[in-house]
Amino acid sequence: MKVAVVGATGMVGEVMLKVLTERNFHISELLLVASERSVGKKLSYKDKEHTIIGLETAVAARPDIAIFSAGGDTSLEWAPKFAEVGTTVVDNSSAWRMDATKKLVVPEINASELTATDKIIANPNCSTIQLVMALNPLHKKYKMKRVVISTYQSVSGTGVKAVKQLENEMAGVQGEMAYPYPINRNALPHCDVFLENGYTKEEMKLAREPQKILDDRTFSVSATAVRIPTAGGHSESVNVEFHNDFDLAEVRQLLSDTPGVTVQDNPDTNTYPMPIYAHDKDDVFVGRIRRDETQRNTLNMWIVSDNLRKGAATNAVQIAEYLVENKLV
Ligand code: A2P
Ligand code: 11C
Repeated sequence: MKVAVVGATGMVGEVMLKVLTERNFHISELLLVASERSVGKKLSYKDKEHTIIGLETAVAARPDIAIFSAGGDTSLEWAPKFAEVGTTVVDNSSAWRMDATKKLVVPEINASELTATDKIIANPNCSTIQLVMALNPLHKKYKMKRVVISTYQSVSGTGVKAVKQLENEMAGVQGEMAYPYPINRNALPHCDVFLENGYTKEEMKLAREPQKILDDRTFSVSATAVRIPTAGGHSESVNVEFHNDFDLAEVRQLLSDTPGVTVQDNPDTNTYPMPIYAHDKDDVFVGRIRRDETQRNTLNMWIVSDNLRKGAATNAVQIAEYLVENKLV
């Protein structure tokens, strides 16, 4: 496969290269693509130096697959240009996710929807991916009615500038701000931009993307997204009301049996998911599984995952793997 990584110098791009290496993705030629600012610089992949190229050069090279993580504007402009020359684009931005003509894919859930005619495939938002990984087996069994979620999101979701802001604040150094307020020793109920309805864009991604991935508009999701000073992964407090009653032991079993999900749930030993354990792992970790005692058929749980891996790079590479394995590229 001739593979292009667009946004190779970014936070997600760096993890993409790591994940492609770890999973031994078959690459005959690798094109590392970034903005004009980076063209000519060197990056290494599997101990071999590669020169960063620009988007036009990459399109002219007609890669089989292009994995994009270079922001929505770059995807909107350039994904169609790659598609036109026959490249299949796996796009990690929010640009195409809710486009009715594009698939929004978490491979464990809905990769079977993919066909060879899908030339731009959307990777969901990080906080959505870990949520649906845990909800999917439970929805199939008990049918969800309503989900209420509060997130505790890592600064790495915002990008390099935010990680630097936190590091600077912790070291007592003045520097550029990615957020309107300090993030160290703080919590900002503000992820991505505010919309006219008073929610943030991140909250609306959580409200809409799960319905598309699970192909079911009959349940609703209400979200509050909060940025906290962690770096290893996103955490989520999730309350789910089902149409049907459940058995807690069966819920744990269903989650344990789900590929890509690990249950960490033992109050006796203080065992529960945390970003420091999820960091650098591909699984979605679920714990604090308990019945909501105030409402029928309702469950509380805590979900943690590395937002740069399963939430971004790993999911995108898994989509690319599925395309190759099923001869769709
Ligand atoms: P560059 O490093 O040249 O700016 P992050 O989200 O971590 O900031 O990373 C964004 C990634 O997207 C980087 O690799 C960045 O490249 C790339 N990028 C940003 N804008 C463009 C653009 N207009 N064309 C191509 N790549 C871009
Ligand atoms: C965050 N979820 O943590 C974002 C990062 O729509 O792909 C990814 C933004 C997106 O702020």
